[in-house]
This record gives sequence, structure tokens and C-alpha cells, in this order.
Amino acid sequence: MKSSNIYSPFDLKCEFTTNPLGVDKKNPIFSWKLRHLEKNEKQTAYQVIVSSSLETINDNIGDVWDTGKVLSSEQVIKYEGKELEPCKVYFWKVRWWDSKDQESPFSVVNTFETGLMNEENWKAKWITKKEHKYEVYSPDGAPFGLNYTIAYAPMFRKSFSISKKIKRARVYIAGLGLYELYINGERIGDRVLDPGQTDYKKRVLYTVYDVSKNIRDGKNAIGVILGNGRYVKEYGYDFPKLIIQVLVEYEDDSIEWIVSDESWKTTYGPITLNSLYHGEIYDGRKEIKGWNLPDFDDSTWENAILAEPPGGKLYSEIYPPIRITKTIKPIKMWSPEPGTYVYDFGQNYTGWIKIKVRTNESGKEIRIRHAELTYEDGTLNYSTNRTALATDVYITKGEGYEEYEPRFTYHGFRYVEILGYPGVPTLEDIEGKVVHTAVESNGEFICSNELINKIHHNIIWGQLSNLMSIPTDCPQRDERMGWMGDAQLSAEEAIFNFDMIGFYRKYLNDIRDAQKENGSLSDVIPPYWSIYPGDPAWSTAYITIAWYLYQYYGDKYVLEEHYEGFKKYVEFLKKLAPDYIVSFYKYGDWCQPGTVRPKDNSGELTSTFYFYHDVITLSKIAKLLGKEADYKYYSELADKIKSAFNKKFLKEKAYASIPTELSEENVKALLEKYPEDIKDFLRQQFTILSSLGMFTSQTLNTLPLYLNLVPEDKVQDVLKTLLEDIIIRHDYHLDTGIVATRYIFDVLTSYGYDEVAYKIVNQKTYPSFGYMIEEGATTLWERWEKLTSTGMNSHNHIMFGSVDAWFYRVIAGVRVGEPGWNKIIFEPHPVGDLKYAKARLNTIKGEVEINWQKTENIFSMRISVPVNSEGEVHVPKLFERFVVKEGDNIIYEKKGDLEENEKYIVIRVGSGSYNFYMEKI
Ligand code: RAM
Repeated sequence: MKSSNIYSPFDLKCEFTTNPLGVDKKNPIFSWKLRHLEKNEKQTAYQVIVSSSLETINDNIGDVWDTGKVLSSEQVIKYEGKELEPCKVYFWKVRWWDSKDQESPFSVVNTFETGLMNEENWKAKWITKKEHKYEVYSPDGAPFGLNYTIAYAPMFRKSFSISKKIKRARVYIAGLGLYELYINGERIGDRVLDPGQTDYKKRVLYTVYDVSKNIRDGKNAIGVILGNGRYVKEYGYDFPKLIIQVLVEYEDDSIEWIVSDESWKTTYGPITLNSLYHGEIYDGRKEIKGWNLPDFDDSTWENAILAEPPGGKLYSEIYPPIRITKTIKPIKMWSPEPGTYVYDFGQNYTGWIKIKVRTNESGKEIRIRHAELTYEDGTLNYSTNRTALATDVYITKGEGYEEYEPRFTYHGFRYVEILGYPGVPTLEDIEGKVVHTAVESNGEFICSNELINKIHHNIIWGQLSNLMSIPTDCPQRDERMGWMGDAQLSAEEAIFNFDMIGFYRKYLNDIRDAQKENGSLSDVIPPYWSIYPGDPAWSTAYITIAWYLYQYYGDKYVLEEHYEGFKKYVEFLKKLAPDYIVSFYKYGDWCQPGTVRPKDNSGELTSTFYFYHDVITLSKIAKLLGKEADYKYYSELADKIKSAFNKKFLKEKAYASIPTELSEENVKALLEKYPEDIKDFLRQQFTILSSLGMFTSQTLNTLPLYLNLVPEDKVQDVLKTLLEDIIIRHDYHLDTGIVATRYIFDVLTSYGYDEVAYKIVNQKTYPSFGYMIEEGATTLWERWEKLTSTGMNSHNHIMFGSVDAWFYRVIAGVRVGEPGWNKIIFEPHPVGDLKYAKARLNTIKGEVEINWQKTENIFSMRISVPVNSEGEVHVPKLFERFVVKEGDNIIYEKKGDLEENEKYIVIRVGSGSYNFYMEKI
């Protein structure tokens, strides 16, 4: 039966990407979204067909796969058809049946194209230059004392002729560390800083480009420039190298391959030194005109030589590439010293600038240096870059008008200083290029509180600045590493704001690559700094991020793919915990006010909290995957950890990290652990604590409350201690580091103290988010303190950004009720002076919206629930006497038969958009 109120599925994705090129998986994942004119609609069945040609799919024949009508509500499924062949285009479409068994039309036809799939299909060889020019930079104070071997950027070219009509052409390329690709003089694609960062000994990512329109009849030339990126000696790698394979498919169906080998030519050009941290030097005088054009005479270029392969398997992983996502203008310019020009972009961000120069003089050296801060005299303060030089140098050609922007580096900055500019530059002569992994924006949040909107703004910019194919800690200094603590704590926030599934799927593979046989993980992944074993609050990223992918994208396959890795990791933790207590920690609740290492000595509790967290999560995963024995094993293990946890840390009315009696001796010993400059602060703190007769803290009580570790009869006491600490001792300020900050807002909310949480968020005095903003922050800082010298004080860290998820879940009030947004909870919290809040999310199921407003007499909320999902709507009881309406209909009067609790009226709805009103009477 066909009907017109059911629409065909839309937004089809393969591997969570629209019409991807280069699918290497045997069983890629398909997903789609649904639309229906009626409310309360669910998918009761679907049919997917995959065909080898457009004609076949148009005839509704799935010669590669036809699922038939599958009775299922799943919208994320795995391919189970015929074995896929490499480098082939497949066509697919889907239809669905609604709750009345009405059948939708088929969706539009989508495609996916497989990659090379197997190592054997790589006919190309890794090539490089015979000798490399490089310099070694050994700055004082570089992390781990590492030098930086910085090689010049070699260029490669190959010309070839085509004599038949082309049907399809593809490039498969991996250039390490970074590459830029040209065909017949034209730059291919808009990816920058490609390929994504991995441990190149385990995994090298290659990219597929459609170049059907670039390769033409007659003579052609391919040109490639290579940069260093992370592929450097210091991380155990080598000088730049390249592998490239070009598929040319002719109209007559014959195929030809052009592959990298010793016949390729190579030389040096204008880009000499280039480094992610230090910048790029571009000598315009060394440009080789026409080097990437077919007719160029490359007889003076040397031949490439075969290179040692990097070791890692070649994979085409489909996730959003790094791109220039925006071009922004500076807002101010000044000259603090003769010949020095400083620009302010008004926003801390990542990327670089493009500069325009007018000069007939060749060899003028223009130095462009980047920084997050300025001194009072208007000069740049580069301290937060630490040893990263963050300087691009452009040497003029003298051709009258020239433009330059770098490609093998990026900087984290708000200010730019230009030296050596010929003449006086203007605001028009530079523009900022905003660069990061180009994840799609998937969430919108706004509310009536301007400070909260500003915090949200800072988090968005901070998050994007720290997506560089891996989740980095910061973008400006000699670090920019995939610290897993930062990654796991910000993941939920990132998922609310952006489409993160591809990005995190790739990162989970990086984590698995880094896992040791004994299960241990490095704090930093990819392990360019190999720091094993990771702090448990860092390594939890493996299980935690995968679990979020299941919660937010309904992706249970990712749990299957990594299940063995999770188990190995948990077994590793278990070995560290003979009595179910993990005493091992390195950072714990990192960066509490006044310190980096937890001043409340909470490290052991934090590590044990994560042990429990990971085990309980793994038990849920085991259950979901039908692994009953494992489920039993991990649930029992979790119980044992829970009792050990309480036995060890739970004192009379609170969790404490050390014995209640703080003898002078104890305090002295404790202080020994901390640096001189914070001892005074701590001594004071310890004195207060010992006078209270216990050593407790916000962190120590927040974590057990969050995971329901507290025995029922103690919950109120523990909560009271936490509230006292917040309200009396800290006047509604946080005293937490990155870990407890992630949980404290949720804990306060779940026990009904959302007003307290709201007050904390509204603070403008130290330590608070508002304080950062008052002090000029446009992203989040690494520390609660305003620090402007070198050290641990980045002004663009995302690890405190977790609060943004609370803005969505609690202020706006929209959260996952069942994995994959199968059920959505709408529960606004109109606290404090809030007048309205609004969130819009483009979820895996489709658009979810909440938009609420509060006036003196009416509370209104508009919500949208996508097809195949359910909503549980909580309308807050703001008035003593009221009616509740949906549209024009009264659905609740004084003695309503709707569910209600102390604070809310609860209404269950199916898909559709609804307007609820609570009116005062
Ligand atoms: C710093 C990083 C990061 C944190 C580690 C422990 O170096 O910037 O934010 O995870 O320390």
C-alpha cells in the first residue's frame, strides 16, 4: 500500500558520510533519516538495495545486496551483501514502512566508492629524495628535551600522456608528513594539512580524489609538495616520503595506473623549512615557474629514489578533513615600534594568515609571528607558545604584487606581528584563515543569559581550535598533542555541537593502535610522546568516547569493533588494583584552582572512580553485545570496587582522601609534594580542613555522587558536605579541576540544586568561566588563573569545556533518553533569571528541538521529535495553580491524570512538533 503522507528517507550516509570515496571496509555502515506528515510515526521495516550500476538500481534491482523487507526499527545498519570490489562505484537506496505498514517511495540514489581495500592493490612504491636538506633546532626547555629536525619541502613531478577518452580518474595519495597535490598546475581538493595524524608505523591514511575532470587527453603532469608535519625523526619517523597511485579508467572500460616509482622527478623549491610548531619559510625567489605543468622541462631535476615504507598499513579512513573553514578580517592594527605592525583579530583561533605585498624589491624578508597575548605596550607576548616559534617568513620575489599564505604549519593566536613589510601595511593587507577539522556544526544553543552565551562562544572556538585530525589539548605551543583526558572530558560537549562520529571513530582506531599487549595506553595518542601507562582519567577515553558514540549515534558497531581492546584495558587496570583500589595516578583532577596537581590529594580516589566507571560501562557494553558471562564478571567486579571504594574513602559525612586527623606531620609531608609558590595557599587550605576535622573537597564528594557510589543512608550527608564546600567555603565558586568540573554541574542538578549550579556558572570572579571572560578570554584557558608567562598556561584549552553539555542537557533541557536518540528527554530548567533557552540538534535521527520561554504568567515550550523516536516532556511546575495546554487543547487541569512529580508534569509524545503551555490561573 502506498500513501502520500510518508516521505522517502533522506540524508543517506555510508560510513556516516554522504557519497564517500575510498570506503575500505568490508562491511560499511549505512544510515538514513525519515520524514512523515503524521505525528507518532515509527519505522517498522526497511529495505536497502545496493547495485553495481545506475541502470540496475533504477530498475530496483539490488544485484549486490537486497535486504528485502526487514522488520526492524534500526536506521544504522551494517552492509552484509556480496564481497565488495576495490575502486568500484556502488549505488544504493532505501525505503521504509511506517506504523500502519505504509511503504515509502525509495530514497534518491546515493553512491559509495570503495578504496584500494588491500595492500596488494597498491602498485605504487614509496618514494623520497636521495638526500635531504634539513636543520636541527634545539630550543632550551622543549618538552622531553626533544630537538626538531626540520627538512626542506621536496617537490615531485611526473608527466604522462593520455590518448583515449577518460570515463573516470582517481588519485590515491599519502604524502608524509603532509602533502599538497597538483594536476596540470591546478591544486586538487580543498584539504589542508592532510593526511590526518596517526602513528605512521601502524597506520597511514591515504586520501582519494576524483580527478576525472583534471586529467585530459594529451600530456598531463602531477605535482606534489611534501611537508614535515608529525613525520619527524624525533617521534621515531623519517624524512618526508610519498606514495601515489592514479587510476585512469577509459570509456572502453580499460584501465591504466600511473604510480609513484623511481621515474618520478624531484627537487627543492620555495618552501624550505616547515614545521607545525615553528612555522614555514617561503622564499619567493626560489619558485619554479610551471613546475607542475605538462610541458615543464624537468631534465635538471633528479630522480626520486625508493623509500623505506613507513611501516603502517594504508587505510582510507572516511572522516572530515582539515580545511580552511572561514576567512576573517583583523579588527585593529597598530605599530608599537617603528617597522613593527601588530594586528588583532579579536578572537583566539587556529590557522594562519594570508598576506598581500606590493613591492618591486626582491629578497625582502617579511616575518609574521603569532601570539595569543600582547603586553601593555602593545608588543606581542609569545610566552604561551613556549618554544614554538610560530613564525612564518615570506621572502619577496619583487613582482609588484604578491600574496602568500603557508600550508605546512598552523598557529594558535589572536594577534599577529609583522616585521619587514615593504611600506606600511593596512587592515586590508592581511586576512585570517581559520583552520581545523571541518566537522559539521550540528548543534545550536542560545539563552537569555549573555554570560552563558559568551561561555558557549568561547567553548565553540576552543573546541574547533583543538580538532586537528586528533583532539588536541591546545593549538599554540610546542605540544598540540592528543591528550586523552582533555579528549574524553570534552567529548560530550563536542558531540552536542558538531558531527563527531567520523572524527572519533578515527581516534578510537588511533587509540587501539597505541594499545600495548598488556592493555596499557599512552596519555597522549597518537603516542608521539610515548607516555605509558596513562593516568586512568586519561585512558578512560577509549571506553568513554566509544560509549558516547553509541549513546549519541546509536553506533553499536563501534563497541563491537573495540570490545577486545576495552577488555584488555580493564584487565590492565585490574592488575594495578590488587585491593580494587587504583593508587596509581599522574594528573587526577588536573588544574584545580591554584595548582596543577590536585591539592586535595584526590588522585587515588579519582583513579578508582574511573576504574569503577570503566568496569560498569564495560558491563553495559557486554550486556548489549550479548556477552552474558562477561556481563556477570564485570558487574561483580564493579560491586567489589564499589565496596572497596567506600571502605577506603568514605568517612563519617564525606569522602576524604587522607585520615581525618591531620597531624602537623601529615600536613608537612603533604606539602612536600607541591611547588614552593603554592605552598602558602595550601597551608591555609589544610589548616581550614583540619579544623573541620577532615580532609575533603568538592572533587572528593562530586565523583562518588555522580556514579551513585554513595550508600543510600549517606547521600544526604555527602551532599551537604559538598554544598557547604561550595557555598560556605567558596562562595558559590568551583574548587575543581578538569575532572570534577565535568561532573559537578550534573550532580548538583540531579539532586535538585540546579540553582546552585546556575550561580556557579554566573560567577565573574576568580575562579570561574566569567572571570576568564572578564579578563578578555575569547576561548577557554588551561588554568583558572590568568597566567601570561611560559609554562602550563595556554589560553586556548578545551578541557574545561564540558560545561557546555550541561547547557544543552539542563539549561535548554534536551538529552538522550535511549541510545541513538530513540527516546528524548525534554526537561528544561528555568533557573535564576533565565527567560528563555533554545537548542537545536541535528541528530542521527533528524532534527531535535527545544525552545522555551518564561513570562510572568506563562511558560511555553516548543519541541520537535524526529520520526522513529519518542519524547518524554517535562513541563516545569512554575505556578501554584495552572493549566497545561498543547496547542489549543487543555491536557492538564488541577486533577490531571498525567504523570507528575514535585517539579514537573510529564507527558509522553511520539514524533512531531508540539507547543506546550503552562498557564497560571
Ligand atoms: C598538559 C596538557 C594537557 C593535560 C596534560 C596532563 O601538558 O596541556 O592539557 O592533559 O598536561
